[in-house]
Amino acid sequence: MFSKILFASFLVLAINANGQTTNFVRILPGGSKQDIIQKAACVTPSDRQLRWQQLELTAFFHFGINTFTNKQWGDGKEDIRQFNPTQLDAGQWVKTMKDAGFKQVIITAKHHDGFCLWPTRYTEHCIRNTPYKNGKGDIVKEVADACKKYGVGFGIYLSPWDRNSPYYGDSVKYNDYFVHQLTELLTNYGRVDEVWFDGANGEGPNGKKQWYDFDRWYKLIRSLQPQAVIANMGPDVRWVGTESGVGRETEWSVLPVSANSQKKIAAASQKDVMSRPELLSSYKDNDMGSRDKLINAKALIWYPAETDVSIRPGWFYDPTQDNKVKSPQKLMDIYFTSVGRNSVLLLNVPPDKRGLIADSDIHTLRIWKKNFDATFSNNLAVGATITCANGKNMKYLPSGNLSTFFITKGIDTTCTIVFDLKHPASFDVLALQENITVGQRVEKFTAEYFENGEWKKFAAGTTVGYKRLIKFNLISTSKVRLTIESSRLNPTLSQFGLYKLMQ
Ligand code: FUL
Repeated sequence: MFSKILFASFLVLAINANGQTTNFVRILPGGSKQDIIQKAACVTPSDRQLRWQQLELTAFFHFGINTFTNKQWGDGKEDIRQFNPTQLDAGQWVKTMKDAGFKQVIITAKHHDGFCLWPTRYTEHCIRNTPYKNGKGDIVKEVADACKKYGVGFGIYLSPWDRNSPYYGDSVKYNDYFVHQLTELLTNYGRVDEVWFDGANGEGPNGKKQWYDFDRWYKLIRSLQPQAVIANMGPDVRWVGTESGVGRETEWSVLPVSANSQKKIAAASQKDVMSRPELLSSYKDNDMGSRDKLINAKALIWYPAETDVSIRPGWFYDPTQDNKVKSPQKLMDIYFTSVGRNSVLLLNVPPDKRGLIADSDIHTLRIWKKNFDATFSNNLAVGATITCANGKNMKYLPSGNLSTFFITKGIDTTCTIVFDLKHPASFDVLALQENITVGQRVEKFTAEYFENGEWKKFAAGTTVGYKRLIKFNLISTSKVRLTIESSRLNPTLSQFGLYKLMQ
């Protein structure tokens, strides 16, 4: 039952236990397969990645000239005098998301059309030349201030693809332009928690060729806002690969280092989401970090997935979509297939032409949040008698707190944990969390319940990572057991949860 782990693994585990976290590990030539897998088990998130992962719920506000033209991709030639939200209240945006449990928001400071929501010194195609507040407005500031007021994280989206800038395609000039804009955004608005570089580029094969100086941009962010995660076209957070809210069932946060090479990120970015509708539903490459994928790696990195999706069919507000806002049930499904698949959810809720989040969107968010709280506030495993022949700290299993966690004894990489609930309970959701501060390890698990004298399987999976949620038909039982069938090193668990879905 227990697989043997080499002495070397203790060394790596010990290093981590002593507080040396590392989100990058080099693999020396000639290392055995076992050695690589054990190293993978000890790659851990950086502080900024850990903070971000624990947010679970983050939001996008797509707002700009497209909001006033009902377009999704502006061409940069729009008359920006159309931009005039008459009731704009960024406090309403941020509070709406906070009330729904969201911990961080990202504003589209500049989308592909090049229109800037702040009075930048570097282009006239910006809010200064609109009727909004007679040209005195700064919506990036309004959002940043609202975030401070409500204690919500603040992020900026800046599109590298710019269909208005005359410099676009003139690589050096455009990179300078981009750096100037980034510098304004990173210095004038206080703390920035996430910088999101979009990968879209619809220029096509005959369009302008622009080389992006990513390294320069990353260095700037690290020096001005070191706590900010750089997402999507960035080294800290990767695009999950869909825009449907559906991530992979097997989602590793530890990947071969080539996965964050600039070329690969750019090639795999969302540049063609408009022309490849399959990206809107499922993602073909369904495993990026299993053993086979790591075996020839030269180095390993912690590179977790973010799942972005809009509450409406479009990213920007369009009045014809008011009756197409996703339902609370759909949002719950999305929570399961994003956060529940070891990813962070980035949900877009686009403000309307008034500059307010529309009632239909607020309605969905409110009902979803009520159902969410009713579901996850009652872990039916709390109070269970928990036994495991080769486990330590069983009492922490129902807690969901990363600093207290279950782990197997000695060198064991498999275990069976039995939960005696004492009274029959009815549930249809299983929640598992690994303590990712020591690494992501679990490769295969099964959950069973006891009925009529036998154990019956009700859930099974591969990766857990930060969080794994599985829904199944309602079960009533007083005994459940979880078997970790395979793990890269001693498995840890910071949560074992059984819930009844309320919706
Ligand atoms: C895509 C863009 O083209 C969409 O307009 C949107 O901003 C989405 C988040 O990313 O690449």
